[in-house]
Amino acid sequence: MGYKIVVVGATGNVGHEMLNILAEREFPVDEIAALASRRSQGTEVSFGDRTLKCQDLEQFDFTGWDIALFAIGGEATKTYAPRAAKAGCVVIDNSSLYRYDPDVPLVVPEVNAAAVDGYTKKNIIANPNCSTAQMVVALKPLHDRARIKRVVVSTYQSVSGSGKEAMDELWNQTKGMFVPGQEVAPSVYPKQIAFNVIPHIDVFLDDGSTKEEWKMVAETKKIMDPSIKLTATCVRVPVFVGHSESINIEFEDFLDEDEARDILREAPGILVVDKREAGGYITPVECVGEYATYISRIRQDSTIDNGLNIWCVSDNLRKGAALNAVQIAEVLGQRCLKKG
Ligand code: 11C
Repeated sequence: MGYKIVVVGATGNVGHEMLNILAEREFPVDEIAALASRRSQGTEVSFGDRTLKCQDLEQFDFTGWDIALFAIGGEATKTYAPRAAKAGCVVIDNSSLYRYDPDVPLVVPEVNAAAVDGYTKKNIIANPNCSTAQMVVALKPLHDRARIKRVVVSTYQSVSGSGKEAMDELWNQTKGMFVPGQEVAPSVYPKQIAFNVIPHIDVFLDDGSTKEEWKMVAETKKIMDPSIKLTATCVRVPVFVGHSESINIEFEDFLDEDEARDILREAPGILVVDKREAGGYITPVECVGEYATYISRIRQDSTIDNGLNIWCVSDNLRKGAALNAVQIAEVLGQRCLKKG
């Protein structure tokens, strides 16, 4: 006996990956509904060997459905997530709307799977931001061994994090650079993204940081440990899929780089590729379509007493969004909504 699953936002980048991953991992599905906005009603999406026709989210009755994976913007989530939750369907939400609500668990299964049990307060579980998800997978096993005091992270985030239009902007702007008269002006981004990098993701806050940077701080504290200090600089790079992060970590206790490498090799969700030679590390194009968070360039930071540097790469549409949501559904099924 399986579950009745709804994917909300089935035509978007993340919704599409949710359907792929549910099928790939053979999630026990008895019935599945793909929902989208009215203008996409009838659009066909793939679920394994099957083709599903998108239904209109506005008209959908969530009564009798077990779990809804939401991958739509915050505004629409505000309307439809409470509607689903009230109908008894557990919402796993990929937007940032509920992440900081104390009554909503924020979960990365490799890090805090048991937090899922707290879903009962609102019938909602939040999925973290992509840049946080891959980072905490890497930080948690190191924190368990040597207690992290402070993290300095710089991100190199792909354009798929901003949606399909941003992917088109990178593609068209790149082509347009070579064809006189077909140059494409910035539209999704405030500056040219082709052959460039932009140190700005999400809106600016009063202290000069951006909301993306703030999310990494707030979410790491909620998922892992409120005592961890973290400072982030988030940068958009001309990569289609795959976020990369340079992470500098200061620990309470000394942690040798070889021991850190061994710990990370054993840790769930991580693959270590760390040869100190040309190409002995992972780059974003190599992690597309993968489940793992890849760690490379593990090395001591000799400028502080207990410091390490690592390079962390993952598919932002998978571990950073759809895969993490499906993993949450798996944990929910195992711990709370047992069937059969
Ligand atoms: C980006 N991290 O790469 C963002 C996308 O809070 O879920 C996801 C935003 C979020 O632009």
